[in-house]
Amino acid sequence: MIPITAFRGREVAVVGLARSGLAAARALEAGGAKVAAWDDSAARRNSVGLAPIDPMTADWQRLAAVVLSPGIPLTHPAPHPVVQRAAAAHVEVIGDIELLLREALGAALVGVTGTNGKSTTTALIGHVLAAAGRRVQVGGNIGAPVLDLDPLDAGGIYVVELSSFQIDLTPSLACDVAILLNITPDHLDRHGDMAGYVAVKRRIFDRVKGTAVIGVDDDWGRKIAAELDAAGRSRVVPISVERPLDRGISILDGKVAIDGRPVAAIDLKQAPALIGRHNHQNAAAAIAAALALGLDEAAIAHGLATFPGLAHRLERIATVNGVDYINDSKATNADAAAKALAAFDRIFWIAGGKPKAGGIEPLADLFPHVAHAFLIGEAAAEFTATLQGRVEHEVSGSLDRAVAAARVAAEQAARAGAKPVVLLSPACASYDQFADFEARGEAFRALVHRIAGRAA
Ligand code: UMA
Repeated sequence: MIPITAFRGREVAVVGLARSGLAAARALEAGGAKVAAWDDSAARRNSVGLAPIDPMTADWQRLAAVVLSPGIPLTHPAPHPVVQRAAAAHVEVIGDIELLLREALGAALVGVTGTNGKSTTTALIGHVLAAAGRRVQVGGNIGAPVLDLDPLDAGGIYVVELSSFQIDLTPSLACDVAILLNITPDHLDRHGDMAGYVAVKRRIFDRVKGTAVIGVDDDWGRKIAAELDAAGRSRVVPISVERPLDRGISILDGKVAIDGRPVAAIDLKQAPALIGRHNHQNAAAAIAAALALGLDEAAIAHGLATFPGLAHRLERIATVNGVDYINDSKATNADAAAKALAAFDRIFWIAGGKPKAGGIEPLADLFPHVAHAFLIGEAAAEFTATLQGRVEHEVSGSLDRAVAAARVAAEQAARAGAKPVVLLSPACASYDQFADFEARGEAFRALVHRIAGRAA
């Protein structure tokens, strides 16, 4: 935990009492602040053992700041009533990452944002730096609230995943290495429109102290990179997995080039957890960050090769009788499942769950990669209609029946000389059959381990 001393002796309202709010409350109390806590859920605010504040009747003159959880609306669709009260009383509203920055611990900060790939890139950079012997702490939107991390002084490095919600709550954000991977429409309800979303993401570069790493494979990234170049205030490192770059990092067909120079020492074929073009974008960002922090190519190659990957994201569980079993339970929409379908050629695909708008029609270009689909959950009927006449499929209903049937079919393909994968990449939410995508992924893992155990 990182005690926050910036509010010592003053009273701070912490609003939202889940992961980030509770960590902020503990850190503020440890640093000598008085914490008044609020959550709209009565069950929550009555169970956390913190002095409650009712924001509607509180004396706002007492409060030095409001620490808001990122999941609570700051501006859209409408500011939370607490935010409105704070504005009227001229009390600042900030987030837990702003508190970390105000503590000025001396460690470097690597900030990672973007629409897709943030968590993998954050974990990857943390792993590469730690494997090279650096003192590193990894947190933020990836799951561990930053104030639960260990204090790090000069020489240490915080690698923090930043959602747009968190950037919005961090007015003094100043990264030593700031990374914007990509931008596609997301969270528009919370930012009003695409322009609002892009404006918040772009703020990761506002006060960058060292290197600005930016994905230039989408129009937004290209535009922002050109603006940063024109402003000339930071070192800009473009990254691409679509085109060669004279300056920056490109990875084309798995081949890494730095400033246009092929770098054979960094071989992504040796990095089993970085399969697929989207992961090459994550790797390009990690290479840029690691170079900016002084790692050499050999250390970076070692870090990439030994990265274990994140659970539930293209996670290889086991290889049994020539069949790879891949857990991509995190793919709760078609966009995410597209990355998995693009990464393999002969797929025994387990899909379905609670369907999302648009279903799997957007994946049609990737259907040739699918040997057979096994459909589960509420989406089975809708997906059957989409696949009819295009992809062999059957309705399995439950995950255990799907895994059993996929195993039989995939082993047959393996015996015929193919390199099949059984891929759980549902393109659906999990809530019809599981508590969340993690529970679904764990159920898949258990089923695969049972198959592996029997084979052994
Ligand atoms: N609450 C209210 N009023 C509201 C809304 C929520 O009181 O109007 C209360 C809820 O009752 C609950 C708490 O606020 O008790 C929830 O706060 P939260 O949603 O911010 O949840 P945390 O557990 O603090 O998690 C947050 C991030 N959540 C969001 O941004 C929605 C986590 O990102 C992050 O891992 C965590 O802090 C630690 O830093 C999750 C996420 O879904 C993974 N992020 C989004 C994404 O990745 O798309 C942005």
